[in-house]
Amino acid sequence: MPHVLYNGPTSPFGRMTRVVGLELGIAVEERAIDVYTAEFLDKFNPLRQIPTLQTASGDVLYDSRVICRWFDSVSDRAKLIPVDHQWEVERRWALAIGLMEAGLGRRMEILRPEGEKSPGHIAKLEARIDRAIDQLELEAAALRDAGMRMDAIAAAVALEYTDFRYTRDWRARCPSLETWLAAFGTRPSLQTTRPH
Ligand SMILES: N[C@@H](CCC(=O)N[C@@H](CS)C(=O)NCC(=O)O)C(=O)O
Repeated sequence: MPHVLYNGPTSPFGRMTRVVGLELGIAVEERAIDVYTAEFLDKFNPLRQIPTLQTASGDVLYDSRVICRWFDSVSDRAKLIPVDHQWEVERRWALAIGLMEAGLGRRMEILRPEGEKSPGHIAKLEARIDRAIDQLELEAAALRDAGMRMDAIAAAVALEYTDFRYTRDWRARCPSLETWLAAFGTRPSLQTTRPH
């Protein structure tokens, strides 16, 4: 049995695990599901969220960070989560995850019926998105120097999710980040997993 990754076509968390798997040469069978109706997933992941991984030996792993760590631990390729600079990588990875969470939260809020959605909550999430991206702009040199590393993958996925669901306007105030992402985004692992 192959490793089976329950995923969806637009999940930034799922895409992050896909990119990591591709970069590390780990073969997975990806099953695109509609997580909102996927009752069967509960027996694997009581949170009923994607991504959820069932490994070839039958173990189940979630969430996205755990799956990325597991891929990194079983691959014989160069580590994406290095021991040196570990805490800087972890902190920037968390920043990128927070950007994904804010983007997803904004999207979910916008999809709520008129009268139930909160403009104040949407504005708060948009301000968080802006601050996170501004911080990544300050760290663009570190991202450039990182090469293929976990924090760089997460930042690229988070920024492209922002493009996909919200706005590309951040480029006007973040030229270094834009330049870095344009180059990093040419990797086949990113090109073949881009949401559409
Ligand atoms: N902390 C989780 C978050 C995953 C997550 O929020 N996934 C979304 C799709 S992008 C989901 O499954 N949403 C369905 C739900 O929460 O009901 C991770 O990093 O994997």
